[in-house]
Amino acid sequence: MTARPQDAQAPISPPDPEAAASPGPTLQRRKFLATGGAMVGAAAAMGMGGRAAAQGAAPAADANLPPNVPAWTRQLGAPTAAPYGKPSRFETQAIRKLYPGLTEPMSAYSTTPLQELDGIITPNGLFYERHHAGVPEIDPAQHRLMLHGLVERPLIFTLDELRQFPAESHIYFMECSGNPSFLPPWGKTAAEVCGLLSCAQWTGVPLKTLLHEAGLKPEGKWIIAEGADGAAMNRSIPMEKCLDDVLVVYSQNGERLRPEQGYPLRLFVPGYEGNTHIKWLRRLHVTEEPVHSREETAKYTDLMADGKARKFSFVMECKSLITAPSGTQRLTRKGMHEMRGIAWSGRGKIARVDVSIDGGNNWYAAALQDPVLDKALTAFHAPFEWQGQELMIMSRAIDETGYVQPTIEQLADARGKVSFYHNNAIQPWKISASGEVANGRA
Ligand SMILES: Nc1nc2c(c(=O)[nH]1)N[C@H]1C(S)=C(S)[C@@H](COP(=O)(O)O)O[C@H]1N2
Ligand SMILES: [Mo]
Repeated sequence: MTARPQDAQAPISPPDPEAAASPGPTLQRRKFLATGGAMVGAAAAMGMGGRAAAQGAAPAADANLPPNVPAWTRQLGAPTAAPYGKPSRFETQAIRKLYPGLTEPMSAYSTTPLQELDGIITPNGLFYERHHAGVPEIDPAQHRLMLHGLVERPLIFTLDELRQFPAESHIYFMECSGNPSFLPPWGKTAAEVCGLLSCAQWTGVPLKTLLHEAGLKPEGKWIIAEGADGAAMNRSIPMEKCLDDVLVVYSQNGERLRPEQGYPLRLFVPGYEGNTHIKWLRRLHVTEEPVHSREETAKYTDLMADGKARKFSFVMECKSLITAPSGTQRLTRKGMHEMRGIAWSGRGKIARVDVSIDGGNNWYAAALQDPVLDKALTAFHAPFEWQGQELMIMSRAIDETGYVQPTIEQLADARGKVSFYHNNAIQPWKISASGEVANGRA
């Protein structure tokens, strides 16, 4: 495109698509000026209502487009005044989704807008939420962590004391075991289909350090973790896991935990279902046996086809999701496109992600984006061509143990259809001839 003269006072109109037949921008501008001002003229040319133009309030939207110098380049910006920054006010879609009837303290959740995010880190304000009794407001000065039971020296820690222990930082995903439930109705967007999933860098003290400090007795085989919320939520974690990679975390993406995420302390159990990551952590009770609490009997068990329930199905198995293009998005141009998405496994690193554009008949390997980390989201991308034909796109992840993400039919064969939690099935998106993207699971 050739450079055009720029005018600080009166922006010229954009080039006419039918340039050959038109008098050209400079001539058009002269005409606008003659009719009483570039703004009015431009607004009229855009077919805008006379009211906005007459008020002189809203300049034509295209006045800021090339080759014009946009209005914001010709003036000073806002002063530095915000003690805590916020996203641009134009990013209206990058918000957590709330669900009517599921915002009340008794049981609430919100989902991460996966389709709006890039890379592997979930910003703290967009981290998914799941609360069983609302979000307590905890004064850290009045909060303690109690470690007792089968230990030589029961201990009570303040936050200050915990921060004096050697700390570790790790990037890990966290996913609710009900993400999504096994049962229809299916959602429309990536957030609705899979948004009880987020990933952050967590900082805290390895639980094994605290167990060492307290003197773990050999009979201690489980730890019952309990939260300080109104639900006093508790889960039993096997000692083998506690001595492996479990953390008592106080920071998330570099800043202190958000209240929604368990401020000031939460248990972080890498790769295990979200429910085990006890928020507002106040007590760790070392025992010989699991407690068989409500959260591991009536809830968070998997009802199998024979009517028996599977308990302590902790690990979130390997899974992936295409986030772009995904449900409710639209392809607006033909040619080269790219599928982008995320893959994760509670058993370790992602080894490979395959993608398909024909509903799973043919697969080809996607490229994995660095970093590929243990029990963290891994970003992938794969090119595809779209010429206005109908496509069914999907991704299938394989983790370092060799486990392959199943289809929903394979899951139903293995587990029956009454199972509710742990749906890690392949998610199809359908691209229609018009470019609209919709959930391929009808
Ligand atoms: N104390 C307490 N811990 C809790 C919960 C809760 O309601 N209370 N919800 C659990 C569930 S079901 C999930 S999926 C995760 C959600 O954590 P998040 O809100 O930080 O995403 O926290 C778990 N830990
Ligand atoms: Mo959950």
